[in-house]
Amino acid sequence: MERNLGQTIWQSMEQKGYSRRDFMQFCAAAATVAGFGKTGVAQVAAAFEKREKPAVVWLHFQECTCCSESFLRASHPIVLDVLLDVLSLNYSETLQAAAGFQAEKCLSDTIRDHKGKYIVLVEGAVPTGADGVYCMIGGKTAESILQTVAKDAAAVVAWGSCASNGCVQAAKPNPTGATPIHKLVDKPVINVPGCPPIADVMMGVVTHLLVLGQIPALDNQGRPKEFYGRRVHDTCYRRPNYDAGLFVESWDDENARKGFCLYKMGCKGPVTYNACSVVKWNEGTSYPIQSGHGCIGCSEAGFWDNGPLYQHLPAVAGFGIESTADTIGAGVGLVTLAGVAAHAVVTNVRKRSVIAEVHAEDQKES
Ligand code: FSX
Ligand code: SF4
Ligand code: F3S
Repeated sequence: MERNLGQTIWQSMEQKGYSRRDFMQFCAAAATVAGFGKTGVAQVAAAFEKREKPAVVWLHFQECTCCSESFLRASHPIVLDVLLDVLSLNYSETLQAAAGFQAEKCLSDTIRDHKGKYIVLVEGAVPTGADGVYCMIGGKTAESILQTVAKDAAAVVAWGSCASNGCVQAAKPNPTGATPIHKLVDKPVINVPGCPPIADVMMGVVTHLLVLGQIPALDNQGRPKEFYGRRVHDTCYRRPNYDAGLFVESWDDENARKGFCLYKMGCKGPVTYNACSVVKWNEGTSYPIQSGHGCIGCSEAGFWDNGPLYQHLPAVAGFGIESTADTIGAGVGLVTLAGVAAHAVVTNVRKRSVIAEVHAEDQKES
């Protein structure tokens, strides 16, 4: 599995047959996904010309493997191709060709030979109940594997809501004692939640680590602020309907056909921090709300236990568009919001009538 370690990222691309032009395109795409913008291209190129390919260990515990699936469907094929190569994926139960003792040797060799330099990407929660018997690989518990691998890692990334906060297997009554990895390792963990996380966000986080060689700025839930600094609601294209008090009242009503706001159908966008409404999914094609379903808050801790998915949020008072997870606090969610006094959803009568007219016009034309 180990591929030409010691090479820089550019050298590795060149050896693979990529041209200098491809390299610069890759750097531009990488700068975009990492949020560095156009001015960051030179910075990315400089880093990839000098920086050695880091060794990476990708662990799988209690999960559905959709985080890997998501990553492999990133919207920049060249970025994905290069990153998979750049990452020098020394150990990945899903992608590696090696099996059995050979696979285990890849893992122990990486830990020994790249002490303090390798990156650990973890998918899945760790079951700590019943001495860890619910998830064992090669006769070792998930917890012992995590502890061993994380100990000498340069950075630890928790992919998805399972690794970041336990997700569905940690939902009450959490029979296996599913535990997020940041509770088990004694070093900072970059949480990249979402069930699964957005491919371009995953690539952005990896690119950030590769280019800057440091952990990105995190919010108080350990999520990179760059991607989790805003609520889905803040940039939702249905937001004008919310502000105007125009809501879908049932899944098959006329308002649903018109694309009104899904707040009353249980949309958790107002309390969910993720980049879905900006980055979107499948090469920027769509996201849950655009497909007609409310956000279920899949990037928030404990979202399975945060009340019924189709029951609308209690009042969302005082959240301005400028709010961030930090200013609101870690506990935001249904539980916190339940205590907030009833708040009438902003009903701007003028806006409402203007939007209703636009919808009526649209209907006439169609
Ligand atoms: Fe979890 Fe990854 Fe949900 Fe799946 O594997 S975040 S179950 S969609 O994707 O860990
Ligand atoms: Fe969009 Fe949901 Fe907010 Fe409505 S409540 S604007 S559908 S995020
Ligand atoms: Fe998840 Fe909501 Fe995005 S359900 S995928 S955070 S729109």
